[in-house]
Parts: sequence; structure tokens; C-alpha cells
Amino acid sequence: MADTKRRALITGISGQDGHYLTRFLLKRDYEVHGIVSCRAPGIGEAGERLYYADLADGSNLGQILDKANPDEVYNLAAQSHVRLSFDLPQYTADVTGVGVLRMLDAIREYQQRAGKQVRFYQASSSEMFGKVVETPQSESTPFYPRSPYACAKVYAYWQTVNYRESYDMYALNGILFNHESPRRGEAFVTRKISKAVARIKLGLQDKLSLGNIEAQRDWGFAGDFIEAMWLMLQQDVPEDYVVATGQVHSVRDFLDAAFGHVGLDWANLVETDVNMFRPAEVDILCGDATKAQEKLGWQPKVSFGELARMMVDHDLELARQES
Ligand code: F7E
Repeated sequence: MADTKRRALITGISGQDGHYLTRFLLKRDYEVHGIVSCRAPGIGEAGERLYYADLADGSNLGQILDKANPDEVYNLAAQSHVRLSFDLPQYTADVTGVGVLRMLDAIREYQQRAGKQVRFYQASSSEMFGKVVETPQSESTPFYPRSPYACAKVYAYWQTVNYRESYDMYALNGILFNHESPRRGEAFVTRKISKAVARIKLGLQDKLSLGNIEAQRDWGFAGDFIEAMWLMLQQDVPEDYVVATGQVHSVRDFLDAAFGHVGLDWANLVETDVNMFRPAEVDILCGDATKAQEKLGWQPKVSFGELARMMVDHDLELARQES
């Protein structure tokens, strides 16, 4: 019998979104393939097939496409840390920006070789709105990037649109606002806080140093957001979508929710370190996901408070093991 399973290739599969997306697709009976750049290739924890590549070097992308033979490609790989992009602007431009062009080119050639069309998802970012020119931000809001990371994402966004329009490729951008989970990298502010809350509660740490706690973001749950990625690629016509909760909270609010969950007052436990401020800050982001709600039927399910509690509970478990 012919193999009728749909096949997906995920770059950045070892990150937070790759984790949730892999499991989501496996539940829908996809065969999942992934690209890793900082761990061994082979078979992953959930049964996904892993290949070694790096978007900074496009040499083997074509070979991987031939092996994975994907129907859908999710490009989640990037140098994704905004603060770090000020220290590594060229590397960030190469991986986060030009890396997408390498993948688009590889897919274009693969489509000709394989005689089939691939659906391409580009992980675009709310950081592209930066110093916002209107609130809330939707698909029609002009970009005003405020970091080397955001500039690279704007470049990748337009390359994706350009390949769609120039070569009739099925390629689209999901413009995702901040999305977090217990799988979030520890350098991002929500996870840094949830981890510190757990360790302070168990006496493993005294203080937490943060940068600008007045910054405001539209924070959602990664597990909800990856569903929107998949829904986008199931539409007949490729279009770009904003994915957000529409709710804005400050870093301060996250501190209240996370420390409050374990009955601690953070006032004397958190200090501000000016070295952690960014050369240019994005003060506030708020997304308008009306299009995703109406066309994809997508809705976020996990609230801000639930998200903070979920992350702290997970980190309490890890801290217990540590102690
Ligand atoms: O910072 C402030 C910081 O690093 C959030 C990435 O996934 O989402 C993420 O970008 C806010 C900023 O995320 C600390 O200045 C204060 O205003 O968690 P973050 P981000 O920069 O918003 C977007 C959508 C992406 O695309 C990115 O890839 O929190 N903040 N104190 C801090 N931030 C960090 N990391 N560490 C602090 O100590």
C-alpha cells in the first residue's frame, strides 16, 4: 500500500515551538522530520527523524529535503534572542535573515526535482513592529524593527512574500507575538522569572536580576500558538497571519503572578541591572489576531495567569530534583 502519511520538516525542532509542534503533528499522524544544529542527528524522543544542518550554511538543505520529502516545512530555526542580537548582529542577520532565503531557494529547487509543491511556514515575529506605529498591531501594520534580530526577521518576512509572489510558491508568515511555556529557553524573561521563583522558594537562590521590568508584551501559551501555525498551512491560499492574545501585561505583572503563586512578595527579591537593558527597547506590543480568529477559527486557550502558574509549577518540580 502506498505511504499516505503527510510529512513535515521542522527547522529549529529542538526549541520550544519545535517540541510542541512535533507532538501536535505526530498526533495527527504526520511523519515528522527535523533539522538540528546543536545536538546529534538520529531518531528523537518522540520518534521524529533528525538531520544535522545549520541555516548559516545551505550546503546540505537540498539533500535533507530529498530525504525528508516533506509536504510542509516549518522554519522555526533562528538566533532568536533579541538582547544577544545586539552583540552578534552579523551572525543574527545570517541565520535569522539570510538563512530563510537559503531555505526558500532549496525548496524552490526541490519542488522542481520532486515535481510537487511544498507548503512553507516562516516564523515571523511581533518584534518586527518594534517601535509601534499603531496599536493593536495587525497584518497591515507597518514594521519598525528595533534590534538586529527584528531587522533580520523583516528581511526574512519579505523574502517569504517575494518567493510567494515571484515563483508562485506556497509560502506564508505567521507573525507570532511572545509565546511561552515550561519549555521556554531560560534566557527569556518569563522562564528566567519562573525558574528563579522556584529556586528562591526552595532556598536555592537569593535574588533575581532583571533588566527593564516596565516592558509590556502580549504573552500567550506556545502550545496554543503552534496550532495556528498548522492551521495556516491547511488553507487553500497562502496568506500571512498575526497570532496573539490581544492582552497586554508588563514584566512586573508576570513577577506578581509568578511570585504570588508561591506566596512570595518579589519587592525585596528582585533587583534591576542596567547592563541588561537593551540599546533600543520595544516598550509595548499588543496583537490583533482577528484575521486568525475569523479565517482559521483559532483562539488562545491558556490565560496569562494560568501560563505563569504552569511555568512556576514545572520549575518547582525541577528545583525539587535539584535540591
Ligand atoms: O524579553 C524585558 C526585555 O527576551 C521580553 C523572543 O522569542 O519574543 C521574544 O522576544 C521583555 C523585553 O522576549 C529581562 O527587555 C527585562 O522588553 O523574554 P524576552 P522578547 O525580546 O520580547 C519575540 C516575539 C521573538 O520573536 C523573540 O525571538 O522583557 N526584560 N528583564 C528581560 N528580558 C530578558 N530576556 N531577560 C531579562 O532579564
